[in-house]
Amino acid sequence: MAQISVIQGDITTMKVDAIVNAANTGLVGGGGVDGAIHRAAGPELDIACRKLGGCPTGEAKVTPGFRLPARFVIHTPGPIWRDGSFEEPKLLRACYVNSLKRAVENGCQTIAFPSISTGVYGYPLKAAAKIALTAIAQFDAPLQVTMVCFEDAAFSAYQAVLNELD
Ligand code: AR6
Repeated sequence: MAQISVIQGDITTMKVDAIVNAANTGLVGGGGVDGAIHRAAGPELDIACRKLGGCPTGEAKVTPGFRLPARFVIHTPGPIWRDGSFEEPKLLRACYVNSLKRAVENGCQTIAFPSISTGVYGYPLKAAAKIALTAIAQFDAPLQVTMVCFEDAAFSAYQAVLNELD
């Protein structure tokens, strides 16, 4: 069973084996948490990402963490929210499950996630929190998982959903 905690903070400072990046399918960097991770990791991260040749929505690919305290970055493009009928829930769940699989394959014991898709990609927060925390809770591996929420609204939503799951 994965162990879950929810904190508020900046994922780029996390001293864990892997942090997850809410990327885009081109893996070409961007704003939000993606921009913050690229700035903190240094230009080597962009070079490594470009060699991966993109990543489909819901899948996950790994690079080193370079100048980050984290050893790896797991890049996963979340779904862009339209109205919920374009497989957004299934794709968002796949982001979490595939990222956790990459972590296990790389021998990680600790992993930190941002709130995937709930920024520019517009996924409703509470619905996203339910999918994220359920996918993590159901994942059968001895991983310590931290959800790192940046803004107050995300922190409250994930805390509320975690309490409902307990
Ligand atoms: N640490 C943790 N969470 C953060 C940080 C941080 N340093 N900075 C922002 N967040 P977003 P998306 C939160 O927009 O919706 C990029 O341009 C943020 O407050 O980063 O999946 C990519 O290249 C929000 O709660 O990701 C893609 O094109 C959450 O991270 C696109 O955005 C996700 O917001 C992906 O959009």
